[in-house]
Amino acid sequence: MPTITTTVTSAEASGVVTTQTTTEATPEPAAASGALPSSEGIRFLYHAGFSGRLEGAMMVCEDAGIPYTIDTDMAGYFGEGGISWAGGKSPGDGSYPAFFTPVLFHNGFTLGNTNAVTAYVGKLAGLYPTDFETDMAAMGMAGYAADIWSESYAARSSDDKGDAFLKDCDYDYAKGKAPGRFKKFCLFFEDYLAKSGGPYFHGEACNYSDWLVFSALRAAKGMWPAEMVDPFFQTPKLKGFFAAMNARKGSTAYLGTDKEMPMLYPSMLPEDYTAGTEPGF
Ligand SMILES: N[C@@H](CCC(=O)N[C@@H](CS)C(=O)NCC(=O)O)C(=O)O
Repeated sequence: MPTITTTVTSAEASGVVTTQTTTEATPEPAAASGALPSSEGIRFLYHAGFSGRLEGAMMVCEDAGIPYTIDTDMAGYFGEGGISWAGGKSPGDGSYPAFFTPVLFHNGFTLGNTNAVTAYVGKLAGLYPTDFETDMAAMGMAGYAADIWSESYAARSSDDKGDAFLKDCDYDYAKGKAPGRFKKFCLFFEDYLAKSGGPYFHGEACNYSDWLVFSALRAAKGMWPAEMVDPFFQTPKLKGFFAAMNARKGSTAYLGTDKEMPMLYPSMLPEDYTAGTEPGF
């Protein structure tokens, strides 16, 4: 443990000089010692009116009963009119800057990126793998969830409104990015869950990456008419995963309560869907 040594030398009126040295333990910041900070005071920054990529982190907090607040003052962090890093100096406390939302502020620390923010609260919530390989596997799974978010958003706002994304996977280098990635992802998840034994992606213990995938798939479910997306979720293990996640406190304390926000912004909803496609299976 680091110490502070203080030497005080004093000359008294008698002319006697005394030197006193005291050594005491320095209080260490939680981060430096490796100890986890208290989960009090978590604040997220996100867009007003929808939960989007913040949903996973919120549900992790709900699962563990961790209090949090949501700040929607984008200008307060990104500057007037900004919804992501706009160049120049990032405000704050000396932490690294965050590029876009969701952002977490806690204990004077600022953290950007959905996966990092969800892993952070996951660690405080006890929803973080304790062994090295599962830790790495969860990071991989979190990355797949991020891909689904990005690809779904891009597909839904493209000219075909996601037609190709939801089709049978049809790799063709000449067409650029593979159409049909969504179905392929869902089949991959089924395979992964079969290996893990379920109900979660890494076995019987839920971790933050389960919430990230759950949330990413819920987002995709929210973007297209049910008959187009639900067929992808009918394989046995994936159904079991959804059932297990829906039954957890993180879901029951949030979904269907007055805390629940719309997950998506209006142009991502199925209402303006015009392209037509057959469900993948
Ligand atoms: N991969 C990033 C993507 C973050 C992202 O694109 N966030 C959206 C909100 S959900 C955003 O801030 N978009 C505005 C922009 O990129 O300027 C993450 O997961 O954190």
